[in-house]
Amino acid sequence: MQESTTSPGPAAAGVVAAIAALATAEVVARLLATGASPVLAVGQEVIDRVPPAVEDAAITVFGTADKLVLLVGILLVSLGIGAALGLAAARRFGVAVGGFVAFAVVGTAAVAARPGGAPFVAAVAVAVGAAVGLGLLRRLVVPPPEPARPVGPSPGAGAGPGPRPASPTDAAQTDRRGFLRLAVTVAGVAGAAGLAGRGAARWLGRGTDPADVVLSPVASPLPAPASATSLEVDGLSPLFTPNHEFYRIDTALAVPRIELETWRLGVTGMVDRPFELSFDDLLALPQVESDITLACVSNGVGGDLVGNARWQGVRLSDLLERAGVQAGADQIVGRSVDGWTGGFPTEVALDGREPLVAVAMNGEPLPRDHGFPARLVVPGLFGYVSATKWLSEIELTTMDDFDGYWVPRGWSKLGPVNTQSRIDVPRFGARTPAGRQPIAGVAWAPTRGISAVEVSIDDGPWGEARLSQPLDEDTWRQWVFDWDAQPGRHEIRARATDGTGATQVADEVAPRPDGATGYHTIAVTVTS
Ligand SMILES: Nc1nc2c(c(=O)[nH]1)N[C@H]1C(S)=C(S)[C@@H](COP(=O)(O)O)O[C@H]1N2
Ligand SMILES: [Mo]
Repeated sequence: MQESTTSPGPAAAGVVAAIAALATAEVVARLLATGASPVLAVGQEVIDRVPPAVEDAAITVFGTADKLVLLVGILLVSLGIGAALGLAAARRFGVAVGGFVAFAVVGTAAVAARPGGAPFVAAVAVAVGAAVGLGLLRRLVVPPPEPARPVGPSPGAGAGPGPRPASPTDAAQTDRRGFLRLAVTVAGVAGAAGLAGRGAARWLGRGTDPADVVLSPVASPLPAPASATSLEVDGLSPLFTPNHEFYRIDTALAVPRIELETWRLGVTGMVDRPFELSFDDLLALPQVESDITLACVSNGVGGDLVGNARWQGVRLSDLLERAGVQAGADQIVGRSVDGWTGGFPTEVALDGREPLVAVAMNGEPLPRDHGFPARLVVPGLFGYVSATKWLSEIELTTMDDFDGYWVPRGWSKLGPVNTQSRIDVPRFGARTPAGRQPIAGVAWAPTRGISAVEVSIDDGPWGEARLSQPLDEDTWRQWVFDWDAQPGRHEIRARATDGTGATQVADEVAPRPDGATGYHTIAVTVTS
């Protein structure tokens, strides 16, 4: 058998060096500052730049796992480039130096491009990472210099004491074993450092813990949620969606961890008296409660990107009054600490619905996932134009002058929530025994309210469902329909009518750009 005398592939060496460089840069970045992670910043840039068609495809294929897939993708691409640089380094080490420096520049540039990014820390982190990676690569692919030959007459080979000269085969084996040991060590150290980095960041207390926030009392609280008459059907969505079950949609690869001491909310732009509030200032303003159903424009018919919560916070109209909105300022833009923006017409804030700068959700401080410490919630508008989480600024501008994050990405500038109904019970594809049983679900048309829900079996006549008491016009209502199920396969359809008397649109239309329409339809099998 022919033993190769080259040490472990230079490609593998490049991969190991790339892992070491990435891990080192990440750990240094996370230890030193928030918003300095080069990998997260690159991922965020990818998210912000992908063409809408690619993004649609990614969401279709990967669903909410798309962020994880993206991170794994970035890692694999980096390791691939590492392999290429390893191969190049075996011939000309300078190429690898150039490659690692390019990596460092890209990582730093991505961090610099992020609002709230810490590019100087990132630069230090990637420099250390690149140095570690290159040092390792050099050891792995560049053979150590030959020991200097003694000058002058030498004793014949093997004559004197001393180690037997190593055969090429031995050398290769030692190299390979050494390489394996090194690879395992690098992987182990990278893993341990990563965990330590996360732990340390937590221990350093990055970001206020929402659990430490003490909310201010509400002047006129709503009746306790428990007293709301809700329908009790197994499998039916509760009237209030618990926080931990509430859908989460945002572009944030890492959820912002905000320190309350330094957080400020600015009201700026076309206003007479711009001002800034600390979190305590916000809590000192009159607190109101409001039940509002929040829906995502990406929700397909029958989908679960919708939830209902009791929000507590400050009326947006109070803040606008204090700032003095100038004539012509017809758009309100919410800006997030992470740079995300959503904008909606100013008239929406003043037409009687009551948008909130919310600080609490279902009686608890906003969870980090849902915008801690403050977010906008606007009844009747899809989240993408209105519900800015991790809110840092409310800016008055014009509709012409500014487009929120999703508008140039192919979604409508205005995002009123479509009237929708969803069947929760029975589940799609269920097998149920024949006999009387409930068909139940929820229906929503925020700001218009729901006046009726009807159910049709196998394209038969529409029959009226029974509705839960409305909390208000801005929330969904539960509905239940008594069904005498006959054996066989059946199609069940539901449709809602809003408070203005308009029945929901039957045409089946995909979410982009205005939100999905169509009647939720499920098929079930009834056994005899
Ligand atoms: N900062 C920020 N706020 C955001 C988003 C985002 O990506 N970033 N997504 C919006 C969208 S598209 C929706 S549907 C709602 C979802 O709010 P939730 O995650 O609390 O359910 O938040 C909105 N607010
Ligand atoms: Mo959304």
